[in-house]
Amino acid sequence: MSYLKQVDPEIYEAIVGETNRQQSKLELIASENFVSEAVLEAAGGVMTNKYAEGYPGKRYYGGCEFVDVAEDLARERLKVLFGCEHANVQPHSGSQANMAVYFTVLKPGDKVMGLDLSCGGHLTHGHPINFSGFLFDFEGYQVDRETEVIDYDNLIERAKEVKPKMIMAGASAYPRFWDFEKIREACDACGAVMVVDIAHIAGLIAAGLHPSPIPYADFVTSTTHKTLRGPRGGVVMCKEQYAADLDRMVMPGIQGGPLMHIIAAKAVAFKEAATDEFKAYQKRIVDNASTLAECLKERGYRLVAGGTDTHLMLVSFIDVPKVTGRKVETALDKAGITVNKNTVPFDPEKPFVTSGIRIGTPAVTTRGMGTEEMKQIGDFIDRAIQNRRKDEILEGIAKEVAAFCERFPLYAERVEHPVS
Ligand code: DSN
Repeated sequence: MSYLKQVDPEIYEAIVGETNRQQSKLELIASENFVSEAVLEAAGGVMTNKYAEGYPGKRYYGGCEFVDVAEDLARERLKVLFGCEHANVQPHSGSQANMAVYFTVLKPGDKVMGLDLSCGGHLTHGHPINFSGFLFDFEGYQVDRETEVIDYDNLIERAKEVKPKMIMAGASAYPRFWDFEKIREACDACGAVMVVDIAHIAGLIAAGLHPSPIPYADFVTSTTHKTLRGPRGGVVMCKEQYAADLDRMVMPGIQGGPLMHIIAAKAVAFKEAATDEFKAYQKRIVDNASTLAECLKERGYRLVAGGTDTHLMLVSFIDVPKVTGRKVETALDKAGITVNKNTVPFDPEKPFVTSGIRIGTPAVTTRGMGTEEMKQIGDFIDRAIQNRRKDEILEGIAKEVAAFCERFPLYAERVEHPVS
């Protein structure tokens, strides 16, 4: 029986629709994934009812003995997974994780360096329309125009001139490995605090498939729902010397009651991420991304930085007249393929138009798709782009995509009884 169907049929129908959309379309948004049934169960559980301001053993409310168990497990598992000295699992999101770190270290007006949005950076890394840009004096750094890879030597030289109090590394649209040793060198050249936002690559780092920033960084922030395949949320890891200040800044500094059901679900995800099965899954994500990237290159598409080392790639249409990221995203959507338009380095178009799309393989890999399927997906993408003005052909591709997706069932029981 579904309580929701009886109490709120409109929301019930919306959830049925979303469940079927996830099942019948190809999810290639690089920041999205499908959590396990165990994570979903914890996230939908009774811990949503509990107020627990404070930290395990030191709460402002009674009755916290069981949520304390959940938060202690989440913190300990995260520390072991990444080998960090201190972990805070309370940030509601990646933005709040970043905010907590900025407020722990900086004063309004302080100088910070972060990767420009058009080169793959994130809004919270100093964009003028974001709180980070309102409050702090951010100076952007860029990728090299030729290689489209971060120009570390230039960053080190600029850090000496700008003398920022903090350097923010990490990105939401950067397909190559980061060199965290070089970021440390830039920080040491000017006495800056080193922060790395690993939201996109957290799963790869946990599996040992991307170099870890933990030995170099003062703070590492992340979301938990991308490659890490946990519930929607954020975390901060740091050196012990910052632990007390960071915890005070997360709560009471910027947040109130933690989302204990989500913290319980984070603990489940960190347990899953410590398994050999998870490592093998991350390896498949990377293999799939590299196969799809090669497939698109063979068909003549230009990939930013020439390809990928990670779970994502950026296809650039900057040199193709009249083709924008927005037009391609719309055409692919009509063909049952979900991606997002994305700026590419030195993009002349606005963020709502862009000259590129971002493609990621975590979600399709979770469904069990492998390198053979990536070749098929490359073909779907190419055909949809070539026929982007022909709705009939795009509708035909959408039917093929739905039939293809049927072979990889997702939340099988929920498709028929989505909220039972
Ligand atoms: N919205 C996320 C992404 O798509 O990468 C970043 O916060």
